[in-house]
Amino acid sequence: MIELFTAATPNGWKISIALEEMALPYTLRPLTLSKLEQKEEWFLKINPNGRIPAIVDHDNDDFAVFESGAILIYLAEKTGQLLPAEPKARSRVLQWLMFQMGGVGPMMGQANVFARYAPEKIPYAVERYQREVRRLFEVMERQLASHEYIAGPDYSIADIALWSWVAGYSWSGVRIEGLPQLNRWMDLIAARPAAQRGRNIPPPTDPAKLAESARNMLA
Ligand SMILES: N[C@@H](CCC(=O)N[C@@H](CS)C(=O)NCC(=O)O)C(=O)O
Repeated sequence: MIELFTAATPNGWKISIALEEMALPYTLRPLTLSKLEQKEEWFLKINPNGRIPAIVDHDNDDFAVFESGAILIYLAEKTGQLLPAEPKARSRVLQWLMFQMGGVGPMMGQANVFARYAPEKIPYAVERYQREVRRLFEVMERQLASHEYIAGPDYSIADIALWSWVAGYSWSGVRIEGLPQLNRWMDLIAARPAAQRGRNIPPPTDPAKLAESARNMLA
């Protein structure tokens, strides 16, 4: 059985959505980020980076995996789902997964920090990250104009990784007006029962607690 160490955040949702989609049984280990449980010594043995998500696969010698992108690839390879075997199709999925891991995630994360949590408002930083997120959304818009899902005709781990972040656009203060394809794609994934279930695992943290935990981590 897989053990999932997570919290109600976009990087955590990627994995609960994927596990639900793949119908893999798992046990849930929610960590309280505001109590800095993710920095405790026992957890650093599972994820040396001290962040969620991480998994331990008890059916594979208690193998631990950290970094949400690496976890998605591990689960896709374990189940043979949501990542094609054909080399070009597989590469396309991995390209968009890396686009999420290196672009959308970090930029939306910084937009959230400067727009929501920073103790002083720095308009340059807020605008820089929000503008970059909007630019990345426009890249997706162009791709989605000729592809049903982000990496081609089939739903993949790249869609899961991107949707988990992009669906939180309003929390980042980024507008999605004028992006009809992005809106279409968001609705398409939001309609999937596994995405709906996974997005609520663990149950949502109230926004005040989320802000408090972000401030603790930034302190
Ligand atoms: N690149 C990492 C990022 C993980 C990450 O930033 N997780 C956040 C929650 S979304 C976290 O654990 N924050 C707590 C902290 O920084 O202490 C991944 O994709 O897994």
